[in-house]
Amino acid sequence: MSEAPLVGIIMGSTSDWPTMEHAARTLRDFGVAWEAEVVSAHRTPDKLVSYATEARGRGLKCIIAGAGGAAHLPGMTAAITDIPVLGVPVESKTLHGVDSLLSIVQMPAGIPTATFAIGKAGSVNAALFAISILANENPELAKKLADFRSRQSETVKAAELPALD
Ligand code: RP5
Repeated sequence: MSEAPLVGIIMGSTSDWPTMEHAARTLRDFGVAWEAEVVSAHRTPDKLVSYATEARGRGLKCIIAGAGGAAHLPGMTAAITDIPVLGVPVESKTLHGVDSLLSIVQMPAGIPTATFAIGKAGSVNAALFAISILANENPELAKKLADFRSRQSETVKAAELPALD
């Protein structure tokens, strides 16, 4: 993207990308400028500090942070920056993402970190939530979001269940 990114997507590992790419695709579909990077709370703590410290100054309006297992990335990012952090629990191999979910959702009072569903649904919804934040100040984006939701409703209303055998 050539435009300055408004939404930063970060994730603990390249193995998170199959989940987090859905956030990127959703932002792209709405024409919202985004960037994506691997930033690990555990393996690259220095990079996490610099990314979160510089986020607001670089023009990011929110950060979508995905991580699996002991998923400290969203909470630690929110501890450093006060722009909204939207956490996506990535499905882990051993505990199927319940570990990721509980790691992200149980923030102590004082450092809010939004938490979405495990996996693809959470990734898509984090992007839609980011879009709704941006839409507060952007009527064109608000219209796109309203149109998206209206199309979604129409699709569901038009759905037909299969006949019995
Ligand atoms: C977390 O550890 C990452 O967010 C990822 O979900 C998980 C496993 O990472 P890899 O071992 O696949 O690099 O930090």
